[in-house]
Amino acid sequence: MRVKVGSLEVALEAEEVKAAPGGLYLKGREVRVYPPFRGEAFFRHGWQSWSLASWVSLSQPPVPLLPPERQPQADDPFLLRASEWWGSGLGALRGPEGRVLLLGALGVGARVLGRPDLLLGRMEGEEGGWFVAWGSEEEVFPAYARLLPRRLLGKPPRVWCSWYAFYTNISEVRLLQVLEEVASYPFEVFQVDDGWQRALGDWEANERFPHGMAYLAERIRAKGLRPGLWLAPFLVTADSPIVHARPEWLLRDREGRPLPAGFNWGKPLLALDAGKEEVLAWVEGLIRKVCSWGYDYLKLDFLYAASLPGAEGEGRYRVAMERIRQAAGDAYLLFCGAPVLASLGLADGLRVGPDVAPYWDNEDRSTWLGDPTGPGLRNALRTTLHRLWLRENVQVDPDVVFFRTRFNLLSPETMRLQEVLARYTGFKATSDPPSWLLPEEEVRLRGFLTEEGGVERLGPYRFRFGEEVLDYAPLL
Ligand code: 9PG
Repeated sequence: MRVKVGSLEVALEAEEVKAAPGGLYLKGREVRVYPPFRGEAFFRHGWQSWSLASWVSLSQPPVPLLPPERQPQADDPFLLRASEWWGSGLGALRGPEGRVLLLGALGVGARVLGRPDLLLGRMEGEEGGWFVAWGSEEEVFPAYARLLPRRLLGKPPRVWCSWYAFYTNISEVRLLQVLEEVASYPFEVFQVDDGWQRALGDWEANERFPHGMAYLAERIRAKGLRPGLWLAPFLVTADSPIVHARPEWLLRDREGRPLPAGFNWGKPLLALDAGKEEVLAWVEGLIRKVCSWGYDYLKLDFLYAASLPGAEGEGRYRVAMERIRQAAGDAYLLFCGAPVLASLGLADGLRVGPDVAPYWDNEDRSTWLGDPTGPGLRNALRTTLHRLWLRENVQVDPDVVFFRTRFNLLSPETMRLQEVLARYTGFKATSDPPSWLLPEEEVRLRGFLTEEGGVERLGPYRFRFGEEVLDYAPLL
């Protein structure tokens, strides 16, 4: 049938079409929209926090992401294996005068294929509901976001996070020292990242935390800060004690082989099967335990593991995360490495890009291995910039800002790009220990934490902060 989407006449195939605010609703497990123009650029939306979200050229096919062992932690594996451009949940084509034709799913488990003359939406499992819109980028993405689940309670937090200074080399002694240093700064959360646990799946304090995690939480609270803790609740490795005790809890393929979940910390990763009641009860117990230790800000990481093999697992993922949401009560939940659209309405904060790093880009990984998801400021900025329209649904975490010049290869200009983006989303975090900062860097960190707002978006890639105009386009 031929219909008008705003001022654009398109041909489409769907079971049902009706009016929606700012566009049309479509119904169908598979829907097709044929634009009257040839789209050269496709908005490719990656599956989880770290996956690439960006405009891509349809004249060049996607390149394979290497090594294959990393694919499950980089994106929906289906998207990485496809020879054409697919996106997760939504897709868009750029038409004349920079206007955009967007097709977005209104449920979980969806993928969208982009060709110059077609947007094809397909939903795994669910009865399909879709939104289609035509207009400027500034109109169609927020119009879509307004139809998705939302959870926005209070203001985004100001966080000191241990990861980007010490990585896994943390200890009680080291963190208590930093706690003294940050106490005079207006942080709200002191977040202990990866490195405190005995092993994946063994969420007890290791020998570097001799007084246990409840003790550390108490010391954090005594400084007037909220204790925060990192967990990867569904992630395990073959040598995790929980896997020895409960091999039947592993997520497996149809042939019964454990499903690969990526490669990190020098080991192949595996996942617990979030579709099993015993696993959910165990994860609930874990969440209750860390809350009872005094942590009420949880960074829940590698969450894609609960949804593998990809979009097909999103229904299961949502049920599992609802259980965690219940078990966590009022605790702030920051989702990371998380299927993006399936997390809306449950997460308080959501990482919407890859990790930053104290360098711009790891070219070995981004160029030669075709992997845009690795740590690095360029990768982080690019994907985050293409997901800012989620601000209406969740507190958007662009990852930490660097103020230090110590142990840092970033230029002041690129550090500024990250600072202004964090000021724009309001989610303010750093890993810099104040003792690493020069006096002028301390002043900038204080200003960052105390000043609110002040950033105006001039266009998709241009922002104004005071007298400064920042242009992010050269990094794309
Ligand atoms: C702790 C870290 C930090 C960080 C998280 C997450 O693609 N990768 O190889 C990859 C590895 C680690 C990673 C992200 C991507 O980092 O985003 O903030 O908590 O875990 O291990």
